[in-house]
Amino acid sequence: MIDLLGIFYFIPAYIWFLLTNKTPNLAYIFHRRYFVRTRGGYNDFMSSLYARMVGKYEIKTSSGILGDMTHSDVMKIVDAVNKKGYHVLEQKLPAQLVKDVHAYFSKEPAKYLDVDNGEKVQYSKKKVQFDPNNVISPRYQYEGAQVVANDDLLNLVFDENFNHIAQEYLSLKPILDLAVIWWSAPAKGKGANRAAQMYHHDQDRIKFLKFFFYFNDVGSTNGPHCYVPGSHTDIPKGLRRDGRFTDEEIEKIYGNRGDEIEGKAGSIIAVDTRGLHKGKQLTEGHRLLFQIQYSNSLFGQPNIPSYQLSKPLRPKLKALKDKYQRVFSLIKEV
Ligand SMILES: O=C(O)CCC(=O)C(=O)O
Ligand SMILES: [Fe+2]
Repeated sequence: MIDLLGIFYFIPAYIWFLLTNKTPNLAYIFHRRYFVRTRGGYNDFMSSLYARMVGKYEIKTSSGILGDMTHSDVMKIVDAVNKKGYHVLEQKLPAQLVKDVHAYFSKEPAKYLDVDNGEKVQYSKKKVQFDPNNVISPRYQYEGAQVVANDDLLNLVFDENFNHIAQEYLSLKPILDLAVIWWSAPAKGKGANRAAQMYHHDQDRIKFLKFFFYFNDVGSTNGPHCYVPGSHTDIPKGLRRDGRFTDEEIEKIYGNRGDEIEGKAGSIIAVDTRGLHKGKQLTEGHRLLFQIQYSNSLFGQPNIPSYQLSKPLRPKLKALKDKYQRVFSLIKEV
């Protein structure tokens, strides 16, 4: 009943979004509700309309950190994600780049998830350097401007290969709407829900694809990304609600607790996090993870980040920004 009545609100609210690029809070609540109620059907329907409306860039071959990728190289990855919900790429980031980024962020101060703040997701005001020997939070996160201030990460943000894969997965010119790097650390279960260490569906946007990059070796004890294979295509009875799920609930329904995606430093994973996923709670060590997300629309979560650059783009990146305007629309030049 609420859902049916909601349509009378949702349609004008959606038109409002088209005019202003802002999602009203209540419309976002309905957006999340429709995902669960229609078992993703709402998202698929909207996505096919978007694909028809927006269209694609003409990309024959993309060249980037994964090499020169043809349409068929890209489709192998897209097909794999379509089937399972995630795919570990064959290629890894170069070892030197991994070392440099790890060293850079070991020194760069981050805001940490404040675990003493009830159930609210709140980051500290103060920034601290991540100290693996004195862990005070399960998650230390950097701001958008800190991400794009690092040249190696900026190159990944602009890398044409990821944009190419995302375009084919989403069937349109995507928007890069998230670029975030954070440390995960052992916190004995504190803040696990808010640190995304319990199973959940991401529902921020209508359809999206994330790339995860590991900047250190990740094994079973230091926080592998976990994913329930195939869970991106439907929502079984018992899980048709918003929120977090325990491992026991997942096991009861799927007969297993999902895949733990372990990987060496430099591993790259393409993930549709509409499917059930989490970061496994760490019992030792740490994990430095970089993530970019491409979406088919900015409709959804009303807080849209923006990425303010502190210096002019190199000519190569500037050319990519001009060529792929929709993709890089949240990256603000000086
Ligand atoms: O930390 C992880 O591996 C999962 C994070 C997560 O839930 C997300 O990025 O959507
Ligand atoms: Fe998530």
